[in-house]
Amino acid sequence: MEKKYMAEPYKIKMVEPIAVTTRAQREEAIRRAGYNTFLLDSEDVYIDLLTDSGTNAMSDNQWAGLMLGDEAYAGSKNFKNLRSAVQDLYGFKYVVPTHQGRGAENILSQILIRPGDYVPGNMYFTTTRAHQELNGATFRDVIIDEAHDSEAEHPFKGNVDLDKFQKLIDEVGPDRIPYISLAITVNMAGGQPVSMANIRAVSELAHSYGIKVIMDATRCAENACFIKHREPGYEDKSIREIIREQFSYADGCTMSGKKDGIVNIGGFLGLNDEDLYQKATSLVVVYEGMPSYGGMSGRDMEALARGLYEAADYNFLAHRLAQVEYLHDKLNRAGIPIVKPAGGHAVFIDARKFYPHIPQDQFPAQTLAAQLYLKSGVRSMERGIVSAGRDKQGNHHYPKLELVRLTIPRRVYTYAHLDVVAEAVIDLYKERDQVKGMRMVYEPPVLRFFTARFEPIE
Ligand code: PM9
Repeated sequence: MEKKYMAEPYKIKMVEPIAVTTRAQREEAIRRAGYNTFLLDSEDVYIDLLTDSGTNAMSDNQWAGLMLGDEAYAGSKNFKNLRSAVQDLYGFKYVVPTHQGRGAENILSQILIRPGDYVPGNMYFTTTRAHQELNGATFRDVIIDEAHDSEAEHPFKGNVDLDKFQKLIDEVGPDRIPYISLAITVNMAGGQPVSMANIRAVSELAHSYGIKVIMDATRCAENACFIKHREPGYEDKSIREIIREQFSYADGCTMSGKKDGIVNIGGFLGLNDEDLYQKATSLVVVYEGMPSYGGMSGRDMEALARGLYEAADYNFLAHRLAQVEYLHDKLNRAGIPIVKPAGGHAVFIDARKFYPHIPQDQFPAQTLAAQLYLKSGVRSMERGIVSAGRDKQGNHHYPKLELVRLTIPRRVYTYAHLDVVAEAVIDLYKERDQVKGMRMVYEPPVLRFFTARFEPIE
């Protein structure tokens, strides 16, 4: 039985035509892009599920806010609105705006990390770990084992394994651990949430050793909605109450506003400690701009302030999770190997199981992303060995999860678009035996997945 789906809690006021391409055009486009979906021109893409980052549809209220941009070089009133939105919704005293999430990660890593430190986290994220490593730290994965198993059904698969965290503290000593990096939700695990009980326990353990808790707030509203749906005791709490409680256990956060801020650009660092805030402001002027704009225009800050409130609306979130679940359910019923259960922002295909005959160093997920584009014009993203990069010795990291992410932008696509995506994936699965892997022919030194190039193995 088809599941009944939740209708959109919005109506469409403006539309953007999208390209319909032929197979021949797509063959040429993906070849030009070095078989890397990041390098495709967007005008060659039919349904763009590369990312939910900055690809969201803003509301009429946000667009109206753009017209109220106060573009003064210093002291913009839009900054005050952004700061009070963060203070009100997240509860942090100090707000340092940045051009996007990695701007905040850069500043945070510089003010907290000393060379030789360790940063534990619930699975790595590409840009987050890159900034930790650039500042001399070693990342340690302390997520529960279930997170690395695409089949494991766990309601809070993003949880930290407290024993792993404790073991790291015993091994290297708390002085070498400036903070734990706690993502809510966990992108690379499949958009999986962290329970409030786990957040609380992590915070207690960390603080008992003087270790700070820094949250990656990028998809914190989605996390709050999962807590409301799945964690006993939270069903009657409002999303705003849950978001506030999540951050009450943290010392700070980095935020990419391009996700749960429902904007096209922007981010911030949230902090409670005045001393750290002073350090952050002395760096923001070097890398981003004045502490009252941090790389954003006044109108961008206004749209973000309004977007943060909209993302804390239960109907918006319930529909968002329902869209992801709809696609997840369709693929699952067709027997496609996917990460279970459904996450918050995307459906992740397990490429190792999809193409079991392609070894991981021939890039099964990269291959599948290219094949999906060739078949249908649907753009997805590799989240496997290419994204994981290399270790300090120069060897590939071999992540257990070799995934292709079908990421759903906020308020952009309809269920009919998701049907097209599901059909294309199901067709590809039928032809899976005929597909060969790829070799990498260009590799940049850092964050290689953005610009690496490949060739099919004949
Ligand atoms: N995430 C994503 O597509 C965009 C760039 S990486 C391919 O998922 C988390 C959990 C993220 C994230 C970006 C950032 C960085 C931090 N944490 O892209 O710099 O998912 O705004 O944020 C991307 P910015």
